Amino acid sequence: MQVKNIAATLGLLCLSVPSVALPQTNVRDSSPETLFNDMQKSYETNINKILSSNASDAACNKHSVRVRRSWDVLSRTERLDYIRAVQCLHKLPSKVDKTLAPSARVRADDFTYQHMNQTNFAHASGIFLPWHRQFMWVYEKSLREECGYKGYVPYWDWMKYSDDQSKASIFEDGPAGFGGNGIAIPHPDTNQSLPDVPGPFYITRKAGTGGGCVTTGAFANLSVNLGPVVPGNNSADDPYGVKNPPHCLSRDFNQEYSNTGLTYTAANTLLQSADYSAFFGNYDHLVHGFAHQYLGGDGYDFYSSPSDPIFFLLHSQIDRLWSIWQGLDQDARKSQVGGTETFANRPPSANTTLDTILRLTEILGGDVNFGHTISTIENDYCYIYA
Ligand SMILES: *[C@@H]1O[C@H](CO)[C@@H](O)[C@H](O)[C@H]1NC(C)=O
Ligand SMILES: *[C@@H]1O[C@H](CO)[C@@H](O)[C@H](O)[C@H]1NC(C)=O
Ligand SMILES: *[C@@H]1O[C@H](CO)[C@@H](O)[C@H](O)[C@H]1NC(C)=O
Ligand SMILES: *[C@@H]1O[C@H](CO)[C@@H](O)[C@H](O)[C@H]1NC(C)=O
Ligand SMILES: *[C@@H]1O[C@H](CO)[C@@H](O)[C@H](O)[C@H]1NC(C)=O
Ligand SMILES: *[C@@H]1O[C@H](CO)[C@@H](O)[C@H](O)[C@H]1NC(C)=O
Ligand SMILES: [Cu+2]
Repeated sequence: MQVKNIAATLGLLCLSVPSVALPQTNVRDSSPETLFNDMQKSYETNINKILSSNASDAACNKHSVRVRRSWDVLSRTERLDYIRAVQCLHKLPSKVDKTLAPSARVRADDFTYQHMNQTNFAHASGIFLPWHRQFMWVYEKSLREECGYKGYVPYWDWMKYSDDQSKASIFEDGPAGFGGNGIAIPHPDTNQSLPDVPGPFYITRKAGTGGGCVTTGAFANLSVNLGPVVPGNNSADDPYGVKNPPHCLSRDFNQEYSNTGLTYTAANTLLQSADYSAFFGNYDHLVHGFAHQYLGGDGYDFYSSPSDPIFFLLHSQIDRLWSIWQGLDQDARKSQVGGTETFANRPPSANTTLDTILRLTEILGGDVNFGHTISTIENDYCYIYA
């Protein structure tokens, strides 16, 4: 199934979604939160059964498996260590080809540039989920191998805070949080086309309550070297803003998007998708786009959103939802693919298969194929979400 138009991409459609039989263990309490937690538990049970059946010398077993956790449950020491490692990636030198990204300065920019470079293929397409899974895995590897981080990439558990997302623990002030909204600067809604995506094709977002620089938390006044792209205002000779001067990290929270897409109800509908095509068609209508739209500022930019370090907790959550959905029926779902290879199928492209190449530059580990990413406990991967 293809994402057919931008209303779909931006979560403006309400779809009726086919559902699968659910692991309903408690019919008395069927609140959306309970239903979600039941699905998370079924996923854990199923994956742990597979891991336990593996020999203890297998590459991935119940002892070696890495566990990605919610930011909420990390200790202060663990949070500080994660932030230290991220700041380290914002200090180490960039390795990217400077003719491609002249403004890149630090290692974190390599990730942002990579995402910008693949946005038109790895979003609103069948490549979205596998490409971001590999991208996240490479980022986690860099945090650990280049910056001595001892843990794994945490996730932003936004359903818990859907009524007031600004209260989420990730947005705390002080050295152990990512800080909150940008300072309030009145600004208009945005409506723009995407570079190199054949039009007419526009993406819109309603202005939020910030818009200016982030001035709290560990990334206050973080210098962003690449972009903005969309929303942005680049000249025709530099449509991706890879020659722009640095700007401050900005956010523009808009609670409306949290009310709609960052709820247990939205996550449950996604997890009840009957097959990959349904899941892939639902993630953006129901969940993913809303998280970026909630953030606004750099974290909303279709191309340079990894500029906001929150990006990686956002995509850890997306990968978690895919993992839970897969784990509810791992045997059937790990071979399922769908969608095509271009943004909203613009221009029209081939259907994805397990052989479809996911493009990553050599300085981020190089290309892999879709099949490589299909299970979080096979090939190079060995991680689960708790
Ligand atoms: C673990 O066991 C599962 C199910 O038997 C198998 O598919 C998987 O390849 C095994 N993984 C490793 C690393 O041996
Ligand atoms: C993406 O990177 C490749 C080289 O890896 C380059 O040839 C291409 O022009 C880049 N495209 C964009 C849009 O950045
Ligand atoms: C966005 O801009 C295009 C081109 O100017 C226009 O056709 C379209 O109606 C606008 N969409 C919204 C929602 O304002
Ligand atoms: C961030 O920049 C603002 C404006 O330049 C300044 O007032 C503030 O002290 C800076 N905050 C930090 C944490 O550097
Ligand atoms: C975009 O840039 C052009 C010139 O490069 C300027 O005239 C225009 O006001 C800018 N628009 C916005 C919304 O910043
Ligand atoms: C791509 O997939 C769609 C939907 O499953 C199907 O209708 C179409 O024929 C496929 N295209 C090709 C070229 O296989
Ligand atoms: Cu993305």
